[in-house]
Amino acid sequence: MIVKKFYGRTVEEVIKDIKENLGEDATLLLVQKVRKKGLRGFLGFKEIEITAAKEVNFEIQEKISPVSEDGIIPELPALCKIKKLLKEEEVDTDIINNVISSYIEATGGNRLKLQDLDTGILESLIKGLIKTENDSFKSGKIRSIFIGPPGAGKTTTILKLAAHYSIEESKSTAIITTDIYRSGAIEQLKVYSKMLDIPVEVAFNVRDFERIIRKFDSKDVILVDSAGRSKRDKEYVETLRKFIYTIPLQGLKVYLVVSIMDSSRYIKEVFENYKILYPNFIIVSKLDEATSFGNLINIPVLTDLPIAYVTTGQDIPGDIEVAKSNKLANFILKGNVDIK
Ligand SMILES: Nc1nc2c(ncn2[C@@H]2O[C@H](COP(=O)(O)OP(=O)(O)O)[C@@H](O)[C@H]2O)c(=O)[nH]1
Ligand SMILES: [Mg+2]
Repeated sequence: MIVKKFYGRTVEEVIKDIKENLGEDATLLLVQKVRKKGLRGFLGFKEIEITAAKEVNFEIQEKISPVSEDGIIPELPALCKIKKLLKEEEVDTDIINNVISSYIEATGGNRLKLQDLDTGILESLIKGLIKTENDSFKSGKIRSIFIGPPGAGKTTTILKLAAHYSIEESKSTAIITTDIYRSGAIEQLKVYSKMLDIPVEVAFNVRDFERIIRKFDSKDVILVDSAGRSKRDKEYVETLRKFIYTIPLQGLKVYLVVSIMDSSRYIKEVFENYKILYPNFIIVSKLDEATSFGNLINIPVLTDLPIAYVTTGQDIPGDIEVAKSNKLANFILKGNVDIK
């Protein structure tokens, strides 16, 4: 608080002076007539003295500094809450620090504003990190290949999408599998494709693959399944590359399928392994099994690729959704929400 005395001939004159100096919201504490200073006062001249005060909240002006390079976060309630929430959801530490720095920036580093968490700001920051892309069927032919580690959910996802395209969008659809390694994989695919009345062909090598691609040329949609093989992945990725080269580039989409249940370190390894195939989109599977949702941020940040779909169960058809950053951000903010 600032307290100051003002002098003048009349009360009005002094108040005007106070307002000019301390502002409209200054408080008048005491008004009195006092003897003037100096000779005139000695001779008995008087004047008006008003004591006025103004509240100054120094805290408002105090700015806090951003997260330091070694990850030290200022101890303020809103920032502690963000850190706790994102840590519980297993968001990578570097990303948490970036979110906190952006939050500080968004609030202007104002210490008062950092007392309570503004979930609106946090939500928009998280939404900004969860890059998604709605690549739903538009026009032209769809030629999609699904790559990723074993068990991620490639075959299941292909069957769900095949059902969607053929039943809901009445598109002529075909499936090609290049997974000749896992026993039962071809049979599994054939059983479902028969149920869905969708043709499926097996390509044992690149020559086969070229022939089948030509055979299905008139189809609106061709979905290509692949094997994910952890041990000899590098060699197999090379084979896949040859397959991809035989697909006409126009309309070709490469989807990397990863499970939300995997550690972000493993997903990073997977991405390193498959990036030579230039994936365009991510599909995050098994959201129904997730105990934390941080990978929904970790994956698009790590790969710099948008999430196109998320899958939410084992049922074919069904259990697949076009990814929307709003909804995915809510999984992180609200934790284990019912997603069905
Ligand atoms: N809970 C759950 N299981 C899934 C999901 N997608 C696939 N699966 C299961 O994961 C296992 C491996 O799936 P599969 O499609 O064979 O994986 P692929 O090796 O990548 O082809 C199967 O038991 C699927 O039923 C999902 O969204 N949620
Ligand atoms: Mg498979």
